[in-house]
Amino acid sequence: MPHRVFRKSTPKSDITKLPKLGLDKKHFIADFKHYYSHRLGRDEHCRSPHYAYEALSLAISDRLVERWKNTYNTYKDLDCKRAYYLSMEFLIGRSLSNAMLNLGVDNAVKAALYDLGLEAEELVDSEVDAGLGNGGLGRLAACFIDSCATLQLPVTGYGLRYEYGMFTQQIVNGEQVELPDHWLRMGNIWEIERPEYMARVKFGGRTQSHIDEKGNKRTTWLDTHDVLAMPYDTPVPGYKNGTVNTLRLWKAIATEEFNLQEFNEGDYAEAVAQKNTAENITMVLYPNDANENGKALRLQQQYLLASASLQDVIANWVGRHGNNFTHFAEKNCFQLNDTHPSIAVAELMRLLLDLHGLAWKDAWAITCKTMAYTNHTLLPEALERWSVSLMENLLPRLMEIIFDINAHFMAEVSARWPGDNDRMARMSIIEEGRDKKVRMAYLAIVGSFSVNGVAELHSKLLQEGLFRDFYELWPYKFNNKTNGVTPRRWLAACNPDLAELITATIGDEWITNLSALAKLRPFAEDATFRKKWAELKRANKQRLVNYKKDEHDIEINVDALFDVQVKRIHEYKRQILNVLHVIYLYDCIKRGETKNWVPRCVLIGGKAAPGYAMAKKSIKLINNVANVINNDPAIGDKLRLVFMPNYRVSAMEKICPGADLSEQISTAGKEASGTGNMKFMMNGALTIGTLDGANIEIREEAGEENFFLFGLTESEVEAMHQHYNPQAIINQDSELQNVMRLLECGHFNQFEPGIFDDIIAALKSPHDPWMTIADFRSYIEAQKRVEQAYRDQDRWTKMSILNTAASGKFSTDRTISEYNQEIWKLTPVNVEKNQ
Ligand code: 7LS
Repeated sequence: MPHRVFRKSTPKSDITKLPKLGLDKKHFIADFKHYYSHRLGRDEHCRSPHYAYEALSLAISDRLVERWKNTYNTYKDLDCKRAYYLSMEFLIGRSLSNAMLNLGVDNAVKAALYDLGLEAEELVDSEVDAGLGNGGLGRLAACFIDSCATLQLPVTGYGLRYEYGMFTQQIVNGEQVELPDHWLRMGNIWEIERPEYMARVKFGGRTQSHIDEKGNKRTTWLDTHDVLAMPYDTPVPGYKNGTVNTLRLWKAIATEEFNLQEFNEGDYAEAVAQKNTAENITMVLYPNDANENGKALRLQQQYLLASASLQDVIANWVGRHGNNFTHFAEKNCFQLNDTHPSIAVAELMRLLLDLHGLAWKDAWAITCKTMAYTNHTLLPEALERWSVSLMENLLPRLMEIIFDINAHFMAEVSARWPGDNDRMARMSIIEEGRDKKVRMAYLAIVGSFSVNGVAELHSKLLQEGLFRDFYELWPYKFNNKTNGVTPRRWLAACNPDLAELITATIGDEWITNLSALAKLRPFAEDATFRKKWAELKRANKQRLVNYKKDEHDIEINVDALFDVQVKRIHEYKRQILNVLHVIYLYDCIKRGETKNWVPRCVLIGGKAAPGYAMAKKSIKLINNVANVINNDPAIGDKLRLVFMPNYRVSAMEKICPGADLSEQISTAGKEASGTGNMKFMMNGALTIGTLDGANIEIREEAGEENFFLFGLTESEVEAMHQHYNPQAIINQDSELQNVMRLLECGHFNQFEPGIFDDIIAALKSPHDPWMTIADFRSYIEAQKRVEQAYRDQDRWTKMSILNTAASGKFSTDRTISEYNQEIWKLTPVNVEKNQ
C-alpha cells in the first residue's frame, strides 16, 4: 500500500522541499539553541553534558537527513544494482564526531561550541558507544559501510537492533564482572523508526504440500508463531561527498494478535506477558562464546535478520517489477558476514518458491548468483552447526529446503566423483550422527558464487584445509579480500594532530586514498619532520596517561615504551605470552640486570566471553601480576603492567594514537586477519608479531626492518604438534625456568593458592594447541630488538613514520573496492551530480 498523505491536487514536493540547512557556525549556534531549549527543554541550569551532546547531534542529524533522502531517491530513480551487507554485528561505537568529520563541519561546529562556552571533547565523550558487536568481525562491518558510503556505492547494511549491546566489563578483585549495557537508556538520536517497512517473520508451525494446477509441488508453512521485525534506520555518511547510505537494524516486536486465545479467555496479563517471548529475540547481543553454541534464541536472531532483510529487498523489487524475477540477480547481491546470516540461502529459496511461485531451478539460479560468503575464522569451534531437530522445530520449512538443497548438491558431488562415499559424507551439508547437524559454512558455500577469506594466509589455508573439497569442486568461487579499517575514524578523527601534520606535509588526498601516505616516506629522513612527529606521539601518550589517571587513577610515565595489546581475550591471541614476558622483565629487574634499561608500560585490555573460563583466568592473572609489579618499590618506573577495563571502540580511539608498540602475537595460522594491528600501524606504532593473518602483509608493506618478527610459522606449528614437548623447552632455558618458577610458586597469588594451576598446566601440556612455550624464547629476543630500537629514539621515530607511510593498503576503501570490482560489481553513484 503506498503511503500518501497528500490531497490529490497537491504537488508532493511542496511539503518536503526546504532550503538547504547552513553548514556555518552561525547556523549551528542557532540550531543548537533551538534543540537544547525547545526540543530537550533544558536551560543554563542543566549540568549534564548529555543534553548538549543531544542538541548538537540533532543539528548534525538534520544535515545528514537532507543528504540521506537525496541518496535514497537517487538510487531509486537510477534503479541501480545494489549490495546488502548482512551481519549479526555492527560495532559502530560513537557517531557524533564521525558525522561531523564526514559532513566536513568539524571546524564550524568546534567554533560554534567555543562561542557557546562548551567543550567539544566533553560532548563527544558523553555519547555512549553503540556496542552492537563482539570484536573484529563487528567492527569490520562498521568500517565497511563507512567505506561504501565514501566510495558512493549503493550498499545497505542489515543487522539487529539489540536492546543490550556488548556487556560492560568491570574488574573486581582482578576478575571480570559483566554488567548489562543498556545503551538505549538515554535514547538514540541517530536512528529513525520506520513502521511502514515492518516485516513479518514466521517461527514454528508445520508444512503442508500439494500439487498445483501445473503439476508442481507447492508447500505452505502454517500454524506459525509470527514475530514482527521493526526497522530502525541509521544514516551512514560518506566522506564529504553528499552520499548518506543506510544501516537498517531490526527490532523484534510481538504481533497484535499475540496469544489471542489466552486473551479471549480473560487472562489478559498472561497474554501481555507472552509478548516478551517475541520481543526477547533482539533483547541482547550474544557474547562470542562457545558455551552459547546451539541456543535456540540465537538461531531465532539469525533467522529474523535473514528473513526480514530478504523480504525488505524483495518487497522493493516487487514494488517495481511485479512478480518478474528475471533480472533480480543482475540487480542485487547479498554479502554474508560469516555464517551467522547464512540461513539467508534457504530463506531466499523459500521466498522465491513459496511466495512468488518460482520453479526450483530458477530460484536456485537466482540464489547462487546473489549470495556471497565471507569466512572469518579457521578455528573449528567457531564453525556453526545447528542441530537438525532444533531447526525442524523452529524453522520446519527451512529445514526441508536445506534437505532439498543438499540432495541436489550430493547429486552433483556424486556425478563429479562417482562412488566416492567418503567425500560425499565429508561434503554433505548435513553431518550424520545421533544428533544430525546442519553445517552452515557448507550451506553458505553451496549457495554462493563467491567465498572469501580475510587475509592472504587465511584464504590460502581455507583452500588447502577447511574447504579443500569445495575448492577442488569450484576453484573459481574462492578468493581473498584482505581486511582494512576506515582511515576517517582510525586516523583523521582519532588522531587529529597527526592528521593535520600529515595534511600539512603531503596534502589531504590520503583521507580518501590512503596509499598517498607513501608520500611521507622521504620525510623519514627529515630531522625537523621527525622532531614534530616525535612531539605529537609524546603528546598523544600524555593524553593516554591523563585518560588513565582520570578514568582509573593509574599513574604512568609518559617516557616509557607504551607496549599495547588490546583485543578480545582468547587463548589463541596469547595474552599469556605477553604476561610471561612481563614476568621475565620483572625477574631481570629483581636480579639487578638493568643495564641500559628501557622503561616499559605494558597495557592490556579486552573482554572475555562470560563462559570462557581460561580467558577469564587470563584477566585475573594479568591483574595479579600487575598488582605485584606496580606495588613493588624496587620496580618503580622501570616496568608497569596495566589492565584497561571495558575495552571498546571509543577506548581504542584514545589508545591507538598513543601506542609505541603493537602486540600481534597469536599462534601462527589462528588469527584470520586482525584489524587492530592496522589501526596501530596507521597511527605510527611498530608491530611485534608472528607470521599470522594480516601481520604478514603488514610486514611486507612496512619492510622487514620495520617490523619485529618472531615465532613459528603456520607450517612449523602444524609440524610441531607431533612432537611438542614444552617441558623439554623449559628445561633448556634458564630464564624461562625462572618465569615458570615465579608462576608456580604462587608469587602472584599468595593468598589465592592454586588459582593459576590450569593456566600453568595448559602451558606445559604437550597438547597445548597455542604453543606458547614454543615461541617464548623467540619472543623475548624480539622484545630485546624492540628495546634496542627504542633506545635510539631517532631511529624509532623513523621506523614509526615508515610504518604510517606504508599503511595505505590497510584502508577499507581498498578492501571495498576489491569487493566491488570482483564480487558486487556496482557502479558508484555521484549523488550530488545526479540530483
Ligand atoms: C560470535 C557467537 C558465537 C570475529 O571477530 C563467532 C561467534 C560465535 O561463534 C556463538 C554463539 C553465540 C555468539 N558470536 C561472534 C563472532 C564469531 N566469529 C568471529 C570470527 C572472526 N568473530 N572474528 C575476527 O574477524 C576479524 C574480521 O575479519 C578478523 O580480523 C579477526 O582475525 C577475527 O578473529
